[in-house]
Amino acid sequence: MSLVKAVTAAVAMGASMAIATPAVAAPPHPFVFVHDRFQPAAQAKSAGAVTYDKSLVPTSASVFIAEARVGGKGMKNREGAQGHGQYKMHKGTFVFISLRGLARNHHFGIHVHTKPCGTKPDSSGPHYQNKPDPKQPSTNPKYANPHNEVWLDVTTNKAGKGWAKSWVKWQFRSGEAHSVVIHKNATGTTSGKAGQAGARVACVNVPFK
Ligand SMILES: [Cu+2]
Repeated sequence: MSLVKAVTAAVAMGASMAIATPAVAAPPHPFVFVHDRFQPAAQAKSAGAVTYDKSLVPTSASVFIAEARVGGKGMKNREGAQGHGQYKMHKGTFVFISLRGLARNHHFGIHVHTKPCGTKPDSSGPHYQNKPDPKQPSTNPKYANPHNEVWLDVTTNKAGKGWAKSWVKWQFRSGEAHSVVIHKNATGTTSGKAGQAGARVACVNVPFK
């Protein structure tokens, strides 16, 4: 799937859901979009996105992130009640990221983290987990995996562009997911290294719902 097709699909998904919304009390909006350029980390207080390593993520780079919540709370008063009583949507969350202007031909480990971006790379806290690992930091593949966390690893092309998408069968707990962190290396999957991806080179604030 090309980037353009993926974005078109994400937007079309949004459009069709919006059209299906009857004129009743509006449930929480199920979409979040963020489009930003990376600022120096010192500007973290006011910046939407910051870089901690300008050789991999220069300040000329930009990022687009979309979140779509499907089913569950936000959809209760929508299709289901309108005649087709048995119609049910799968509950879940779709997250899409597109990046441009990064280091070329480089594999970045990317995940949803719990805290907002800050002046320090560690400000963004640990990964968001649907089922929290009682042992933190979590490196157990039973918890640190792309079904229990949102992973969006990207390999940039020779022009420094790349994109990724993730679908999980759950939704973020309100107010517990605040950022997308870009790491220097590919995300590990083996015991003791699961979810680890090396230094945090950039961070994007996203008000996940
Ligand atoms: Cu991470």
